[in-house]
Amino acid sequence: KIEACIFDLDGVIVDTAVYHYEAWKRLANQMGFDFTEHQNEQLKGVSRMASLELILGWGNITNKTEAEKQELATLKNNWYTEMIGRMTPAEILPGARQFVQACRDAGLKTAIGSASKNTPIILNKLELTHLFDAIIDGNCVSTPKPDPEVFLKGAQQLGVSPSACVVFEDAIAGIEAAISGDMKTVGIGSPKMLTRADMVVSGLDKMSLNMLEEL
Ligand code: B16
Ligand code: MG
Repeated sequence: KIEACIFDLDGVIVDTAVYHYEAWKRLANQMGFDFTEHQNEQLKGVSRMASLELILGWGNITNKTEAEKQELATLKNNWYTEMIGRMTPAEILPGARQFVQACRDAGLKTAIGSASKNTPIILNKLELTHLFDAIIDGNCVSTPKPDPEVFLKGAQQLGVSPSACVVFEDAIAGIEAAISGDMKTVGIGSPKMLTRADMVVSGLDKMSLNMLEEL
């Protein structure tokens, strides 16, 4: 029986991918190359430094020191935080607030499990912080998805066993993380992409409490 719902942030509650893309693109352009929106798909759910490594690879840039990489990531993050600083609750994805609220009204625990170190700012801008019993983000984990750490910490903080948790995720790495953690999974996106999820819906607006019973 499901006792808790753990939500990924980017791609499930809000679409910050457009801002990540704009900021990473600006960084790449500054270094003299570009990358496509299709390539940007590969960055979803991937941590900041791992994203930078992928992007440098796309530009065939191999001569950066660790310190220079940190500087590049900071530069990107400064542009990114400037953009998300202007976000409003209007940018919450359709049905997300309503579904999280419905879970709480039904007595289920709710948590965020995100790779983003900017999670607190984003939830604050969206005025959603109070809807989660636990918030586990990129600041609290040492091993990124597909490692289950982020979700296991969430379950632990909620006091719920992993098998009574369902994870809502838009990234393949996130679905894999939840499966390794022995949790149920709902993919947000296309069933063609998220083949390993127990169930896939296009968004939380298509989700209902009844559907949790099918898991
Ligand atoms: P930050 P999620 C992920 O969030 C994003 O999907 C990914 O594109 C981003 O690089 C990562 O957070 C780290 O974000 O630079 O803000 O720490 O999908 O796990 O909520
Ligand atoms: Mg995501």
